[in-house]
Amino acid sequence: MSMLSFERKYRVRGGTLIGGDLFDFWVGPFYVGFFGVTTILCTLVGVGMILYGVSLGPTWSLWRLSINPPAANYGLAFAPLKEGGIWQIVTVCALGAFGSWALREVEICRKLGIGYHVPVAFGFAILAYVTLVVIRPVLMGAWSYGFPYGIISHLDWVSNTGYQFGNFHYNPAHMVAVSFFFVTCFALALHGGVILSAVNPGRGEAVKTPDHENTFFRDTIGYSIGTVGIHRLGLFLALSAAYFSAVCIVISGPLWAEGNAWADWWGWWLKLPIWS
Ligand code: 07D
Ligand code: 07D
Ligand code: U10
Repeated sequence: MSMLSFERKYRVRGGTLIGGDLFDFWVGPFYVGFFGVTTILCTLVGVGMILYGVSLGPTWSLWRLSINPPAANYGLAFAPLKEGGIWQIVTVCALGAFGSWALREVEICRKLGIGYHVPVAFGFAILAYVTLVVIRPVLMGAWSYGFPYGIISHLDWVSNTGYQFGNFHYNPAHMVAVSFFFVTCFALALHGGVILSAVNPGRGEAVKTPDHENTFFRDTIGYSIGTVGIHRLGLFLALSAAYFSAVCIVISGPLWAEGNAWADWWGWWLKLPIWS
């Protein structure tokens, strides 16, 4: 079925989560839906507030502009617009836009009759963001612990937070998260590589089958996870990376204190009786 006739077949009403037929149509390639409209609205308000905040500030430089969270003395209260209130509104808009985007993905999955794997996966990215700007600040008792919305300023935040809350190089959940990111990259390279090696042969050569792919890995490492298995594994690895990222930041501060604490945490390992 060509793309166009396929689209004629599935581009029909129904499958929406909310609003029935309201906004149940496409604009060009984009499915709109109730959550497409809420995505656009949240984005417009959020970007508008960022532009307003930047217009008050010292610079329009894309690298240096920054929308900062309120100071610690505001705790978990609303702050005045110019003292962090803009950051709070932008955060609400971002949560609204990311949540709407995920629900719009769900509606598209329902129309297509496919599983919800992609929106569930995006949910893990949203979880990491929510952990950074909602869960951890609430556990710490102030919105000031959220990260600032600026290209360089958010790097400063990562660097400062990384050394202030226990030195992240020694944070065990950070180690697990980093390792999951690395292995995700490795798995994607192996998968992209083996697929291209089989289905994109030189001119005049036959396309090879999944048996060739299986055999390559059996011959090299003694085991092949299979053609569906590699996609399950890839999804698992990537979601684990995001999940352990959320864990590593949420325990730094709420659970473990400041200073060089994560290095000290490894004391239990050094004190194991087998070493002495
Ligand atoms: C390639 C998909 C496309 C997405 C892109 C990002 C914006 C922001 C807003 C100027 C892989 C679009 C960017 C819409 C413009 C304003 C106000 C995804 C792809 C191209 N970061 N981070 C970047 C975000 C956090 C960290 C780049 C967002 C945490 C480090 C970009 C968030 C921590 C480094 C960016 C977020 C952290 C970066 C490239 C949200 C821990 C870099 C991102 C909403 C997770 C790298 C100058 C990319 C860089 C970088 C965006 C959160 C750490 C500006 C939207 C607080 C160490 N981050 N980041 O390609 O070059 O992602 O920074 O949570 O080195 Mg960041
Ligand atoms: C939060 C992004 C969510 C994005 C969403 C979508 C738009 C729309 C539109 C393009 C989670 C946004 C979409 C805006 C765009 C268009 C059209 C993803 C998020 C919802 N670290 N570290 C991590 C490494 C060090 C520190 C995570 C490595 C130092 C802190 C990951 C190294 C210190 C925090 C990671 C290293 C330090 C982290 C980030 C090496 C600094 C966090 C990935 C090799 C001195 C953060 C939840 C992530 C975290 C985090 C990797 C070093 C500090 C595991 C490889 C030792 C404070 N670090 N780190 O979480 O866990 O993505 O956040 O040295 O907060 Mg680290
Ligand atoms: C995979 C795969 C596979 C495939 C694949 C893929 C994974 C085996 C079969 C997919 C992979 C790729 C294509 C590879 C490349 C992808 C990446 C590297 C990932 C990163 C992606 C990007 C950087 C692209 C990001 C682009 C986005 C998010 C699109 C932006 C679009 C919009 C903002 C419009 C969204 C539409 C909505 C919300 C619905 C409503 C729409 C309308 C009403 C129409 C538009 C509205 C207006 C004009 C009104 C005004 C609104 C505005 C201005 C707000 C917009 C705000 C902005 C800031 C832009 O495994 O198979 O192949 O392909």
